[in-house]
Amino acid sequence: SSSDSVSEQVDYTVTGIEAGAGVMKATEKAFQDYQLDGWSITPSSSGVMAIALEDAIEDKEPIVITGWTPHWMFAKYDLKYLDDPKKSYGEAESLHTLTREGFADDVPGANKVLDQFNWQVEDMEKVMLEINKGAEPAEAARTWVDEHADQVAEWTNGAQKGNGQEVSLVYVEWDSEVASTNVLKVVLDDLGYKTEITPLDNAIMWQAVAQGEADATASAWLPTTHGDLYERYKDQVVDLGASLEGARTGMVVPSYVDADSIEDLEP
Ligand code: PBE
Repeated sequence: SSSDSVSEQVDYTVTGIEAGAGVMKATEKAFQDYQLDGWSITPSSSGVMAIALEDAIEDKEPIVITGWTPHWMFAKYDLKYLDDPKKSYGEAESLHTLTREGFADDVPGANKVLDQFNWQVEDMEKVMLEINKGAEPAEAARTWVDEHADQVAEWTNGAQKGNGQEVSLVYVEWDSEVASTNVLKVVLDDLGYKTEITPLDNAIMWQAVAQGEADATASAWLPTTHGDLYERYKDQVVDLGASLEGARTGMVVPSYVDADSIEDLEP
């Protein structure tokens, strides 16, 4: 009933995403850090989580999800992060681009583009929102690239043109990474490369770049979200640095939910 606490109403459950995502692990850590003993997180997919959020908002029911920024959901709905005074989800995150060893020598032009690629939260969210509204990812990426020619010219500045060389990018089907990876494909293809993009499970994606089975990924969230994978593979990948700053992850609720901090949840 409506007199029940938020924790009871959500049945002590956080609605999660893909099992291999960093926010899933961070949420388990939060349960420990805040002693939320009776709580669990349900793994599903980013798409299923978004539908659960939409349904809850339609019915004005409480829900706690694993959220992240950049994301279209903050433009579409009135949401808030629950404060995280114990920093279970870390602090500000950056999105890094990683390549396999040897890629810079093998395909220097494409490597230069990946190295110079950088944009803002608002840029990525624009692409994400287009896709959420129904555009194909490739189409939304094309639109953004065409509307940001000056910015894209900074990424391609001084980069050798391709001659049909293949570049393989791996990513995970999180809305944010669908956006960045499709934008990079458009930019590299426009420069004469033949870019193949392949969605994988998170752990497999890191392994593919570390083992040289894929050329690069723009989907590394550091230092916290993928910190364990970075520790494991840092000597086998080349970190080209951040493409986006000011990212974050955490527990997110609709703003009508009567909780402001993870500390407001009950075990
Ligand atoms: N995310 C989006 C990913 C990184 C990008 C926050 C869902 C994760 O949790 O691993």
